[in-house]
Amino acid sequence: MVKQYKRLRIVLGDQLHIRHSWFSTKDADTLYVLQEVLCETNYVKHHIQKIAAFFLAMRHFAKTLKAQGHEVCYLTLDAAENGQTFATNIKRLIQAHGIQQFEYQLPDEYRVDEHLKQLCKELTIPTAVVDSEHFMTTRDFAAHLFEGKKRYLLETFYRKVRTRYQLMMEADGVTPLTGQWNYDKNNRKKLPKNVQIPPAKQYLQDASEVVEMLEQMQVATIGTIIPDRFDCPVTREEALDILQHFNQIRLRHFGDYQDALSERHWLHFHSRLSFVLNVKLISPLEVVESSIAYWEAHQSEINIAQIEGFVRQIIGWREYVRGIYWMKMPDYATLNYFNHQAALPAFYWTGETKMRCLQHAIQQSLDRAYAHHIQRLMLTGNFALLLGVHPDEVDAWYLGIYMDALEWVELPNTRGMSQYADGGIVGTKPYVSSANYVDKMSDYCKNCQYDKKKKYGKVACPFNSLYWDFYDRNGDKLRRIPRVNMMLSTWNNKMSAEEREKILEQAAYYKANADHL
Ligand code: FAD
Ligand code: DLZ
Repeated sequence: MVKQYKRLRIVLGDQLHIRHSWFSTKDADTLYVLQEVLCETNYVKHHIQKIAAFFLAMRHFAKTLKAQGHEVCYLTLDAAENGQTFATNIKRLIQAHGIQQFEYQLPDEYRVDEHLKQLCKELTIPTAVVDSEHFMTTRDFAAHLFEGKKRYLLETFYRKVRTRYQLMMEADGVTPLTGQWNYDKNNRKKLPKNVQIPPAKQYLQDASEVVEMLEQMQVATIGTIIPDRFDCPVTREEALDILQHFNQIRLRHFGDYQDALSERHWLHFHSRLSFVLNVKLISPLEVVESSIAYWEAHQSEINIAQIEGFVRQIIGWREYVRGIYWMKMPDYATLNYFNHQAALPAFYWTGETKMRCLQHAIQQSLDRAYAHHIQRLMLTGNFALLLGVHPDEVDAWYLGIYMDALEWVELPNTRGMSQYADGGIVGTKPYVSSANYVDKMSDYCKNCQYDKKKKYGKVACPFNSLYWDFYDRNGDKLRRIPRVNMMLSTWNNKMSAEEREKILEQAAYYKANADHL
């Protein structure tokens, strides 16, 4: 006789939130289900480490729930009874266990939200949806805040959230500590040679079983993994531990070198919290409260610019892009402001390029399923935008390759911030640069086969001619953006016709040979 339950609750792979009110009471009539399904492993080609991290985290979470006395059904990808979509499995479990009510938490991705809404329409039993109790703002917070506004400024959003939660505020409740909201200008330093980068803390896992199962199930993946030495935090204890490591070791220089690029280290002073945050092993509020408390106790060693820069990423950018996502989906996923159509160069999948900066950022992404923000924005993103790659291809790459990639956060960052395909909803200008910026912020150019100073000729850095080509081909669309007018005017009025022609010829050559740069 199959055990009967009254209620079935699905826990999605990015809803591993043990402090959710669902789990505060044990109920023998409630069955929780976690599912490894092909519809999630295959909707985009993921990095093998991303799938391994999700499955290991889900498996640990199921064990924790069981240990706490909850009733749990865990479907592995290779289970004979696995129907390979959330809906198919839910329908089967409802039948098998005589379920009378189905419940889920608000999913973060539009695609999954639609899938579960459709499922509920098809079911004949009552259904209910509850909040995921993770974010600091609701799905529609940004839509309300920006109602009737022409521009959706991060700064407006950030100040609102900081005030609402009284984070780093003066006693009057409305003035930011020290009177200054933002230390952005202090966050743009190049990494000096004499600054030691502390080693990243490792969280070694044995993912052999998962890797073997993915092979058996013929799941196509990107990148590499060392199965028995896979390095990623996948439990709540590890999430809390990496937060402590960040507070104690990396926070002190977080803001200073947030925008720096260097081949000396893969993590610099970044936190590597994005995966554990995005699967909800840890909450944004507990992260910022813990980091602020650490800073308060160590103000003689850590200046305010470091902690403010960090808090802004979490309660500003992270919540803000989610708000924009829910405000603008599903149309947002189809925007292509510049009508870019080029293919993503083959080297994005192999790392085989002579451009030192891209080689390093892509190889690191393939090796670790991680790149920090400026590698994503100003190297791989910048280059794809200069080349005019179709945003669908750029999105698919970002959504697949990074361990932390979930559409609600990936899409506004990639299509919006990095590719300006939304025409300026998220970013105030396209983030493009020539070799000059890369050289200013990094140590790549000195080891590169290309010449950072040259715009044309055999060894000219491709960033240079493609940068001006971007202005040339998009002039009409860029003219209305005050922050880029100066560059447009340099291109049109300060360069000779002969110089412009040589640059455009060089860019045309690079575009035609993009796979072999
Ligand atoms: P840290 O630098 O230590 O920052 C701390 C935390 O702040 C991060 O863990 C993250 O939760 C948050 N954060 C920082 N910047 C952003 C941002 N722009 N948007 C949202 N949250 C932010 N982040 C993802 O979590 N998933 C993605 O799929 C993703 N795709 C991106 C694609 C592009 C093109 C760009 C430019 C950025 C993307 N980001 C994404 C944002 C950012 O790059 C990553 O959050 C960060 O690199 C993760 O590393 P970390 O945890 O060490 O971050
Ligand atoms: C990313 C991912 C992958 C690769 N596999 C699964 C899975 O098999 N089962 C699951 O519940 N979740 C998975 N995830 C995360 C999902 O994409 C995420 O749960 C939804 O997109 C909800 O936002």
